[in-house]
Order: sequence, then C-alpha cells, then structure tokens
Amino acid sequence: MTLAVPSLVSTPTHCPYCGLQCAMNIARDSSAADQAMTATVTGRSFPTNRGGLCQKGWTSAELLRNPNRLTAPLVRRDGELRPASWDTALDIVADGFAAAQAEGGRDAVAIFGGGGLTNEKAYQLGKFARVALGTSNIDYNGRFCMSSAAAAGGKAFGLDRGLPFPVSDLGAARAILILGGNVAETMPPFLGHLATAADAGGLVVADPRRTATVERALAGGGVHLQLSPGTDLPLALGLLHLAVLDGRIDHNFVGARTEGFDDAWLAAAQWWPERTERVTGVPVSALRRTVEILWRAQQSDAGAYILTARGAEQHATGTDTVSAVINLALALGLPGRRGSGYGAITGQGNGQGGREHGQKADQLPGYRKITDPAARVHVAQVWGIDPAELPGPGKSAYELLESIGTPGGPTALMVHGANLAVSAPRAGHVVDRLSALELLVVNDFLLSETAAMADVVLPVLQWAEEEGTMTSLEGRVLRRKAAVPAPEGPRSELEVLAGLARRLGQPAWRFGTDPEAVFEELRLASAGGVADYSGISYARLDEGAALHWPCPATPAGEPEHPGTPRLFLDRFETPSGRARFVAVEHRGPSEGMDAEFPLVATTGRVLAHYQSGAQTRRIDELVRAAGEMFVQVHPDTARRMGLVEGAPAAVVSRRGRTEAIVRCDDSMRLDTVFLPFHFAGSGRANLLTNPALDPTSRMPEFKVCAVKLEAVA
Ligand SMILES: Nc1nc2c(c(=O)[nH]1)N[C@H]1C(S)=C(S)[C@@H](COP(=O)(O)OP(=O)(O)OC[C@H]3O[C@@H](n4cnc5c(=O)[nH]c(N)nc54)[C@H](O)[C@@H]3O)O[C@H]1N2
Ligand SMILES: Nc1nc2c(c(=O)[nH]1)N[C@H]1C(S)=C(S)[C@@H](COP(=O)(O)OP(=O)(O)OC[C@H]3O[C@@H](n4cnc5c(=O)[nH]c(N)nc54)[C@H](O)[C@@H]3O)O[C@H]1N2
Ligand code: SF4
Ligand SMILES: [Mo]
Repeated sequence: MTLAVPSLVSTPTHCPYCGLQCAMNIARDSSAADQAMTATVTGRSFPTNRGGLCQKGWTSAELLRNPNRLTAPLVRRDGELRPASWDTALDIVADGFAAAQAEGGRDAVAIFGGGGLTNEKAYQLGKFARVALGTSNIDYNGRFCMSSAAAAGGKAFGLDRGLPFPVSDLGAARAILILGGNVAETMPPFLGHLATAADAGGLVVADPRRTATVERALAGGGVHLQLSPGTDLPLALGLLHLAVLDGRIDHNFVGARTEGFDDAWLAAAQWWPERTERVTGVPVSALRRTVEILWRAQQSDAGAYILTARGAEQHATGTDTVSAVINLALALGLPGRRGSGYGAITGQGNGQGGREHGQKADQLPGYRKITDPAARVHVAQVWGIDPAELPGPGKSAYELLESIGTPGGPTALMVHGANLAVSAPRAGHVVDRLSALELLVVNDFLLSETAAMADVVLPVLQWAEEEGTMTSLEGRVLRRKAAVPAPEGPRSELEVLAGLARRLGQPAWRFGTDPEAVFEELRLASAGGVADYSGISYARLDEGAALHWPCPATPAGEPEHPGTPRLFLDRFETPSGRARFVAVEHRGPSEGMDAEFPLVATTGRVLAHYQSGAQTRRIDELVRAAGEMFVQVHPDTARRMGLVEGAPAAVVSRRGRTEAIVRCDDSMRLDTVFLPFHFAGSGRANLLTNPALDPTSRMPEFKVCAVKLEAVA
C-alpha cells in the first residue's frame, strides 16, 4: 500500500512478541538510505487487538534499528568472540557437529528451539534435527510455557489448541474465571475482551497477588481468589465439590458429552469447602460466589469461560492442575458449546504453531507423535527418507540441558530463539552445563546472555525483515511480512539451516530457503494430522482469510475449507467423541517452606519487558518504565526481614541468590514474594527456581520455591 507521501510504504503485519499477535502496520520511507531508521508502528484493526497495542508493541520498531544488532557471524578465538565470514562460521559449526557425532553418536548434537520462531522455521528446525543430524535431542522453550496445558488439553479433549474458540467470543460472556493469568500486563488488549464480564461483576481471578487484572475484576464487582502459590489444584477440586453440593452440575452435558465424571468426583469429594479454604487460603464465601457466578452465566446463555495461564500451569503438578480445572469446566457444561468454554492462554508469539510442527522432543509435524508408526511413515515420505531413519523421542528441555557433560549427553548444542542463561530454571546450573559443551552455537539477532557464552554466534534476520507465518493463541494462522529491507550481514534462519545441511551432506532440495516453499511442504507434512494446515496457503492468508486450524485441503473443484474457529461443537477429538474427566489428587509444591526458607517466591512478568528481556532491555523507553530487578513483598514481611522499601535485598533459595530492590505492597500475601524473570546477571529470578519437573509435561516448577530475604549492604 502506498500512502500520500509517495515514498512512504506501509506493510500490514503482526507484533514480534506475544501470542495475541496484535495486528500492526509498519510504515517506512522507501527513499531513505536506511529505511529501518524511518520505520514507525501503528495499531491495525483486527479482532484480537481492535487496533490497540501495548507498550512493547508500540516500541517494537526500535528493534529494527537497534545499535546492538548483530551484523556478522562471531567465532570465539582466544576466548573472545570475533567477527568471521559466513563460510568460516558455518564450516566450524558443521565440522563441530560432525566431530561430536563421530565421537558420541547421533545424539551428541542437540537442538533447542523457540516458540517465537515462525511456523516455517520451527518446521525446518525439526526436520534439520531429525534428518540432517539424525538426533533425537531436540526440544524448545515451549516446554517451559505451554506444555502442562497442552498435556491436559490432549487428555481431556483429544487435541490441544490453546483457545478452541476465537478470543473475541469472550466478549459476549457474562462470567470469566482466570487462573494464574495477568493479562492486564501480559496481553493488555486482551482486557478489552473481558469487559462485558468484568462490568457485570463476573470476572474472577485466581492469583496470589492483587495484579492489575485483579484490580479490573474488583472494579466491576468481581472476585479475587488470593490463593497460596501452588494450590490451584485443590482450589479447582474444591470448586467442583461446591458445584456438586450446590447442585450446579450440568447433568445433561456430563451425561451426553463426557466420560469419567464419577472418578473425578471421588477425588473432589474430599475437598469440602473448609478444607479447601484451609489449604488454598481462599475463603469459602469467595469459592461459593465463584461457582455461582459461573453457573448463573452458563444458565442465562450469556456464556461462561474458564481460562488458565502460567500461574496455574508452571508447577511440577501443572498437568494435573489443568486437568482439575478442565474437570470443573466440564462439570459446569462449558467446553464444546458456543459461547462458553475452557482455554489456555498461549504465551509466545508462535507458542501455538511452535508446538505443532516438530521442534518438540516427541513430535513430528501436524502435531503427530514421533512414536506413531503411521505418522513416521507419512512424514518420512514427505522428507524423502526411510521411516527407520527417523530417531525416536528425545529428552525434554530441562533434562536435555541437564544431561550436557554427563556420560552419553550432548557435547554440541545449537539454540534458536531462547535465552536459556536467563530463562531456564536453576539458571546457575544451566549456565554450568552450557559451559561444559564442546560447541555452543546460538542463532540470534542480538547478543543475548546465552549468545555471549557461545563459541559461534550466527546473526539471523528478525520479524519484520522476512516472510513467514505465525499461529496465534486462537489457532489462527497469520502472515508475517517483510516490512523493512533486510540488513546486510545477517541471514535468514532458513538460509543458515540450508548452509549447514549442505555441509552435512544433505541434498539442496531438502532444505530450501524460500519461506513459502517451506510452508508448501509443511502443508503436505501436516495433512491428515491433528494440526492440519494443508488447506492454508500464503495466497489465502494474503487475501485476508481468517483460517484457524484444522484446515484440510479439499479436492480440486470443491470449495476451500473455511478453517475451524470453534472446535468441539459437535464432538471432542477423543476416540469416543466425549471429553474425558481425569481424576487427579493434590500433591502440593515440590519444595516446602521451613524455618530457614520461610517464604514462597513466585515469578512472572511485568508489562514493559518480554521474557528474558533480551529484546526489551535494549529499548530505552522500556528500560525507563522498568529498569531494575525488584522483589514485591508485603511491608510487614519486609520489616520482619529487616528490609525497607527501595533498599537492595538478596533473595536466597536452596539453589542460589538473586539481588533485587525491595518493593513493598500491602496487597501481597504475608507468605509470598514475587520476582519478575526479565533481568540478567545477579538479578536473575531463575538463579532461585526449582527445576522439579511435572511427570507428564516435564514443566519445571517456575511458580513456587522456598526463599528467605536478606538485607544487602
Ligand atoms: N509483558 C509481557 N507479556 C508477555 C510475556 C512477557 O514476558 N512479558 N510473555 C508472554 C508469554 S511467553 C507468556 S507464557 C505469557 C504469560 O502470561 P501470564 O500467565 O499472564 O504471566 P505470568 O506473569 O507468568 O503469570 C501470571 C500470574 O500468575 C500469578 N501466579 C504465580 N503463582 C501462581 C499460582 O500458584 N497460582 C495462580 N493462580 N497464579 C499464580 C502471578 O502472580 C502472575 O500475576 O505472557 C506473554 N506476554
Ligand atoms: N522464573 C521464570 N522463568 C521462566 C518463566 C517464568 O514465568 N518464570 N516463563 C517461561 C516461559 S513461559 C517462557 S516462554 C520462557 C521464555 O524465555 P526465552 O526462551 O529465553 O525467551 P526470549 O527472551 O523470548 O528469548 C528469545 C531469544 O531469541 C531471540 N529471537 C527472537 N526471535 C528469533 C528468531 O526468529 N530466531 C532466532 N534465532 N532468535 C530469535 C531473541 O532475541 C532472544 O534472545 O521463559 C520461561 N522461564
Ligand atoms: S499484547 Fe502482545 S502482541 Fe499485542 S502489542 Fe503487546 S506484546 Fe505485542
Ligand atoms: Mo511462555
């Protein structure tokens, strides 16, 4: 599109950051010598953001002209990272991979991916690992993000799509219960979809903190369930118990569309209201009101939703916790019906697509299982290999990192789109493990803390410099467009993988560099799978079609598939077509508080920063908004520990010590402190966190660890 000023060019695309994938236009002066310098961002009308953006979105053009942008490959020589040519850098990486595999076998090389990668990159990365390297060791940071919700969604519904309905459906609901999500800071435009419920007094938020999202609920007369961290599971069991006691079960729905209620009820039967109050800290009156709010909305046909986010999911009991929440939703008759439902709020920009195309240890494209013989045959045929050559499932993210330097563990690792030195649990130990590698390769466009540790850094293109697709939190596939010319020096990740694959002896046709051609192959690989993209094309997306997967190809001459905005309306994707209740028991956090570590630390996000902060800590406006690591604590707790507002403190756990500025807040629970995980160095929240893993999803316990506070001179 050309605007009034002839040299001004505007490109419609989407935000680089979170899963809401707000729509934006990027305008640039095409006559400027450095067009990125002229790039400006404006919000674009779109159902998820309705023209709005958050502070991170508004400032995102700064990423395109960041003075710290990596422009040349870096190779470590004499202990220092020094610029090198692409050929030299790729030769070193390919030779290093070959040497590692000659010594330690195929699995000696590991790949770590990210939920921010486009569908095309995530797909190609999975193929690169399985085919060019033949390694089973590939996993990604989505393991730290959506894995518990995905596992529980799969168990209950036979399919995991974060929101099985469009976000905008929430706008009609009169009641919404959010467990462990602070969307006012993590997806501000999302709040708009909660307005009807919030204004009707129907927004209920379970969070140990009185967050901005909680404030929005309370302003409209809603409810704050200020639970103790790690007690969402008994909270959900207690709510189910109350629903039964008060006769708030949709028996018709439970009878017709579900199975397994009796066992789920047996587990919830012991969670009488007073016991639930004792364990969670939430008063019985608030529990009862929550059930009443949800039930009344469901009965009135205005609709009710239950949503989970990381606060409820990032626990070693995360999968069971989400199962307990889904059980409650099923008992109330919410899922699989128009205007009501359960959903998990996907976090990363491509957190949804990133978990469908094969960068997860146990997965092949199309959300297929790598252990499924039919899936192996299908994908191997698309890739032009023998199914027997495909490796089996590999280790989960933390287990993969932990196995570095152990007998049989990987000796070379290549990272795409994650900053593990900051964001992985027990980060001190993870940094030790990364240091034990023979070869660490990091692909990034900035020198993240992890890139700074690497032996080879490969500078890649970013977001608005290349084409691709993303799949948003509502399962809608979106076009990401090149909105500014790519700078000299960096290469697209597809080119990096192609260059390495060729050096590893792969034929050129198998690792192409054109995103659309990779997408065309992804369509074939996904055809017939759970996440079927075969009916989606760049052309359809560019025409503006709203395509939510599954969207299978249709025979020639027939109309194209319209996509599936709403899942489960007729049947669930289980063999019986019924949703499954999963009976779960409360186990509690892995680590207990004691006299030495008397407080619970929980971790999360603030508005101004994204994830490890690698991108947002380099944008002045965001640094001004939130520049330093802090610990949020009740003033009485601070006083008890000898601390005052604004003073530096050390937060100490059984694994490490983090330095933070004390921020007193009298709405905090006395037993809980909160730390953002966006800061680096000695301010890393993850120096403290507990890598206890969920037995099913292998999600680490990011949201609970035992700590003490100490004054710092
Ligand atoms: N500004 C910003 N936005 C982001 C991101 C970002 O880094 N910064 N990241 C994106 C990504 S990848 C993700 S995954 C999403 C995450 O989005 P959210 O899940 O909304 O974010 P968090 O801050 O991790 O956690 C939400 C809330 O959980 C609460 N909490 C802590 N422990 C518990 C508990 O045991 N139970 C309950 N019920 N609540 C608890 C915290 O107090 C916090 O307010 O955000 C996305 N959007
Ligand atoms: N304590 C604690 N820890 C947490 C969490 C928590 O709540 N508490 N949350 C967890 C969650 S939900 C998540 S999602 C993770 C996220 O944590 P990380 O995985 O560290 O995520 P980012 O900071 O987004 O890191 C992405 C990196 O990749 C780069 N990058 C961006 N796009 C691309 C690309 O296309 N290609 C390549 N090669 N690089 C790219 C960025 O510059 C950045 O350096 O953190 C987890 N860690
Ligand atoms: S809410 Fe998420 S997608 Fe929207 S502007 Fe903010 S960071 Fe970007
Ligand atoms: Mo995430």
